[in-house]
Amino acid sequence: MFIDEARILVKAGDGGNGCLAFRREKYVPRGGPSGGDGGRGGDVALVSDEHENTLLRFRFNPEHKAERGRHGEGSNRTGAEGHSVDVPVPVGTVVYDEATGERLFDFTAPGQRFTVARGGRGGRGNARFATSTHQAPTEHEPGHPGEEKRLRLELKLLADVGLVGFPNAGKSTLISRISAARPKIADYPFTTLEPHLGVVQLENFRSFVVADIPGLIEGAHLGHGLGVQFLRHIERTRLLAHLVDVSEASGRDPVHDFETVMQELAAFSEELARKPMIVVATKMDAAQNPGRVAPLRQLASSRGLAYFEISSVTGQGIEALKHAMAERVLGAPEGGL
Ligand SMILES: Nc1nc2c(ncn2[C@@H]2O[C@H](COP(=O)(O)OP(=O)(O)OP(=O)(O)O)[C@@H](O)[C@H]2O)c(=O)[nH]1
Ligand SMILES: [Mg+2]
Repeated sequence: MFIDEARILVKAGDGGNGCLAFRREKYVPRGGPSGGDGGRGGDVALVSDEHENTLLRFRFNPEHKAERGRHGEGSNRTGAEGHSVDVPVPVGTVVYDEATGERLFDFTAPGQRFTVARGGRGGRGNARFATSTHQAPTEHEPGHPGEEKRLRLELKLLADVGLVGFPNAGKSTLISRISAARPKIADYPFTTLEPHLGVVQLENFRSFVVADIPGLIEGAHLGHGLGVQFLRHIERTRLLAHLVDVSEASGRDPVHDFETVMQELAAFSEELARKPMIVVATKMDAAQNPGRVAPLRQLASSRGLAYFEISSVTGQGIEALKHAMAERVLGAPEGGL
């Protein structure tokens, strides 16, 4: 479930055909063969790119082809080479040959390049076939076909954003609203028993991964509730979104909930507690009492944390929150939001 997968077809460019031509010029009575070679076809390479987070773009774009080589021409002109194509993949992608199951490459760092399909050689033109006893050759070759392969790409997802908060704070509801993940949602604590990851999709194939983990309660670091065992799933995230239920129905104090969760995070690891965080007041549709909301807003501002108010029921604030997360984990988009 934590694996993102894509099947793609890669096709390198065919080589250009060799040319059949003879030199024909005034005052050159018997011009020799002059057909040039075809150009080489372009390669298809996968290149690891730190700006890619998921394999989502391949669902919409499963075929990648490089340009063919141009045909050779007369006057011994070799055809131009076809352009190669670089296909960006996230760091962590493992490439398998779909036909044989063979593991072909493992991208472990940004900027690695692996050629998955080689362009075909260009065919030889007839000029190449001339010998002293064979001065007017008519042989010329067609270009060689470019390689074609079906690949399976596999990526072990690492979450970019971790959702933390009390049980019942609305974490699972939020992830189901912003991604295709469908964890169980129910009106009681500890509905979520194991982490779920969801891929949040933005415009221009930008995407990031959110982890929904079980809620934390006071004493979680002592093993109360489901404990802190799941926090290791969000240790490597770049951002925490701390969800706090501000509705009347929660029956608890939002500021107290916030502080409790912060203490549990710190008890697990100081590093986790110091991660960039945004504070999210949830269930705004059911928060009639501004007296419950304002203190949380002030607390966030006094700690210098960005603060959002959302309702997963009405959709209030969801887009703004999504983009705030994206901006923090992916950086500002080219051309603005
Ligand atoms: N009115 C209202 N109810 C919400 C909203 N978001 C979630 N809920 C309800 O709150 C309850 C708990 O939601 P979950 O998403 O399961 O909460 P959770 O934080 O994942 O809970 P655990 O998995 O137990 O930690 C459910 O009954 C939801 O329908 C909201 O924006 N408005
Ligand atoms: Mg849940």
